[in-house]
Order: sequence, then C-alpha cells, then structure tokens
Amino acid sequence: MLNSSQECGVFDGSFLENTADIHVNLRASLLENGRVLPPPVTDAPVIRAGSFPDVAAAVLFEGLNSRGLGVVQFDEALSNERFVELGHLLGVAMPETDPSVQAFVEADTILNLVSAHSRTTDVALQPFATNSLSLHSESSGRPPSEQPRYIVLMCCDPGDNATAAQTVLIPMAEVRSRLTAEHSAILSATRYRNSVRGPMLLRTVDGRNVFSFRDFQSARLDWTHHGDAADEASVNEALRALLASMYQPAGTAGVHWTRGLLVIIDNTFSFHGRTAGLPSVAKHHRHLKRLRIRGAPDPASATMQLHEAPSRAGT
Ligand SMILES: O=C(O)CCC(=O)C(=O)O
Ligand SMILES: [Fe+2]
Repeated sequence: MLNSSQECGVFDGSFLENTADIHVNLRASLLENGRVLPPPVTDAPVIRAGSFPDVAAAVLFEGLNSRGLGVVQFDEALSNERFVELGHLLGVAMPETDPSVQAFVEADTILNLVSAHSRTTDVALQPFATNSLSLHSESSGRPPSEQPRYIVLMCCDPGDNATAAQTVLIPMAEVRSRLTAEHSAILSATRYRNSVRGPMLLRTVDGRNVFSFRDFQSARLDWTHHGDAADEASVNEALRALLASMYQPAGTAGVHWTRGLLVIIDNTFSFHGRTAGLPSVAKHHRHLKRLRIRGAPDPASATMQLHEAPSRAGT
C-alpha cells in the first residue's frame, strides 16, 4: 500500500553504502593506494607572480571558459593580498564562517589547508589532516546561488612528496556519460532530504549536466524523491550507479602540487577530492590556500571585469 506522500509522487528514503558496492573498492584504489594520477594539465604556463594579474588572468579565464579549469604555475606563491585580488576578478569571495575552521582562516576568506594532523575520524578536521577526501562538489546541500562557483587553490608548500595528497578531479560530463538515462532521470528528481532549498542531485545549467553531490562514505544519506522512481530501492540503485561512475579511473586527474601552482576548479564542471597524504612524520606539511568564489554565473562576464581591472604589471 502507498503511504500518503507516495500518493502525491514524493517519497523519502535513505542510502547506506555496502562494503560490496563497486565504488567502495574503486574509491580505495583511487584515493588510498598511493596511485599517481595524470595531472590535469601538462603545459601550465609559468608566470612571474609580479606580473599578476595581466598574463595569468587571461590564461585562467581561457581555461575556465573552455573546460572549467584554470591552471598557472607562478614562480612564487602570491601574497594574501594578491590572492584575494585574483578572487575579486572571478566574483565575490565567500567568508569562512564555520567556527570549527577559524584557526585556519586569514582575511575572512582565505582558508589555510595545512595537513598538520595525522589521520582522524573527525570529519571537521579531515581537510587539515593527512586523510583522503572523498569526491564531492562543494557545498552540495546549499541552494545553487549559495554554492561557490569556483574553488581557488594555491600551493605554498607541497609537503615532503608532491604526489601524495593530490587534489583529484573528475569532470561531471564524464560521470554523467557513464549513467543510464533512467538513472539520470532519478537523480534529476532526488535531493538531500535535509536541504529543502537545495538543488536536485543532477540538474542542467547552460545545457551542461551539473551534479550537487558529496560521497558521504559510510554515513547515511537521507533523500527525498520527487519523480517517477518505482520505490526506495530504485533510487538507491541510481545513487550506487552515480558513485560507481564517479570513482571509475577513466578521466580522473590528480594535481601534483608545487609551490606557486594555482588551480581554479569550476564547481559546476568537476567533482574534486584528495588522495591520502603520507603519515605525518613529514618535516614540513602540505599547505594550500583556498578561496571559494560565489561566481558571476558565466566566466565571460568575469572576463569583462578583467578588462576593467587596473593593471598591476611590474608592481
Ligand atoms: O586539500 C585538497 O586537495 C582539496 C580540499 C577541498 O576539497 C577543498 O578545499 O574544497
Ligand atoms: Fe572541497
């Protein structure tokens, strides 16, 4: 018998991964086994930090426009001031207000991702530890207008080994291409139950398939389905297919961090995550600086802004 919410085509359910799910092994093999992934870009231009923003900004916007990824290698890490200025070219930087991360925040919007802790089960500490980070889109439960459009990462110190703790990228188009039409339809009509204003897990933006989704690993994911799926098991099967597709190795890249390398991820183009770091006997810790940018809806309008920006060349 249908319950009252099923009668009007909306029903709730919960997803819990099984250790036998395909993605569980794929995830361990991608994130935990010391694999060195191909870098997303092999020809990142080397640019003097002092010439910022003129040369770098054009390269970054070109990459963001064409494939949702901007990469430049600065000869030196940008100062906080210039890093913030680069963020302004993209949009409005989001303040880091979470009380649990305040010790790592500078100038309201810069998060220092320093892997100073060894492995921990405390989820709030994991970005600052040698843990891997499961694949996700940033702020996946928030309404689209409150999600960052760009994640800007700049390396101050790769730590003892540049290919431990790679930032992992997988294009959403690639993930979508491995799903059946039926699974995609279910994901397009399912959202996190607790995020009443949040988007469906899959939606279309400017004709592109965009996911808002985080792999919660062994934690339970409560969802609400608004579509035509037959039952709870059908929705969970679509979620399993999504996770299996996210962790397929084909199309995955890993950033090999070097000091001064700057990577901008369009949060509507790729999922990101991180491979595990080395145990923290490290002499010096991996250190990235991060900005989250609530972007102009279209990088083209950010380019407009660039042309209006005052030149800083040679200063
Ligand atoms: O540490 C990393 O490589 C990525 C961390 C991350 O997911 C983020 O800053 O949003
Ligand atoms: Fe992230």
